[in-house]
Amino acid sequence: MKLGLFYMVVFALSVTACQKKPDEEAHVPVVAEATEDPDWKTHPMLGYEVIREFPHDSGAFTQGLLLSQGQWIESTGGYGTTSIRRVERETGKVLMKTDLPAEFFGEGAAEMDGKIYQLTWQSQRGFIYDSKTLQKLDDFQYQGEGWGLTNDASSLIMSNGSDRLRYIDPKTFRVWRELQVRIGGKPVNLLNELEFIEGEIFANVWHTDQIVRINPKDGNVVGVIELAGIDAKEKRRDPEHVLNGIAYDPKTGEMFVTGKCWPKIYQIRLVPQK
Ligand SMILES: [Ca+2]
Repeated sequence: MKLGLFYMVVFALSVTACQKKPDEEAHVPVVAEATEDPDWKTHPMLGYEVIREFPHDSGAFTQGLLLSQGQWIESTGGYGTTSIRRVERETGKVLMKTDLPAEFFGEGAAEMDGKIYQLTWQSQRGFIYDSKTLQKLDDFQYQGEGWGLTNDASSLIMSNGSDRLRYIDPKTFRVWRELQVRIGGKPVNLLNELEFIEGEIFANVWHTDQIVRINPKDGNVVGVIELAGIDAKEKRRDPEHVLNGIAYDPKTGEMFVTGKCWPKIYQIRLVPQK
């Protein structure tokens, strides 16, 4: 599996980017000031080293994770256990929390322009909160299932468990682009939690210990991160408690992963894998 993925990654790297369409020109991602690319960008196969462990609520069925003002924003799922939370990073203490009615099953979350956007699984309805207070401001509709969510500072980027990522305008909620994710020309299905990192889209692949790195220009997977064994000490009690949380601090380059109901959030360093 690993070797197969490696060859597919090499193949994917040789595929050229597609041409820009008018819609793409209207939604230009905001790119941070040019800095040196991190070393991991040049390696298609990556492993990890754990730098630090942070406490995490083992009752939180993590569906979305991100950093906001040095704190975690976390979306939890489940019928009756769905919430959006702001959590102290060092202690795992829940600083504020807004629950959703039991009919909603929370999914991915993203922050843009002082607002938090949260998806739900099958209700075709998302919710918008004030980032500072987590007070509900509004809601929005979309078609199909909602899984993961992130943004490139211009568009919300959403997964739905398939190999397609949808780009959504955060003002009109119109889907203006659909990105097919491929590795060596083959579809990568079950894309779940997302994080936009250094110009790439990182995606947890559901029920695996792998994160794929997606080139947003053409949907090709440019690298795979193998995280098998990261929670080995904790012993998963439930087969649904899979890897499903990616957060990143663009100021420091710090990267974090967790899973559903995992007792820890791990700060990791990406290292080349042979
Ligand atoms: Ca995330």
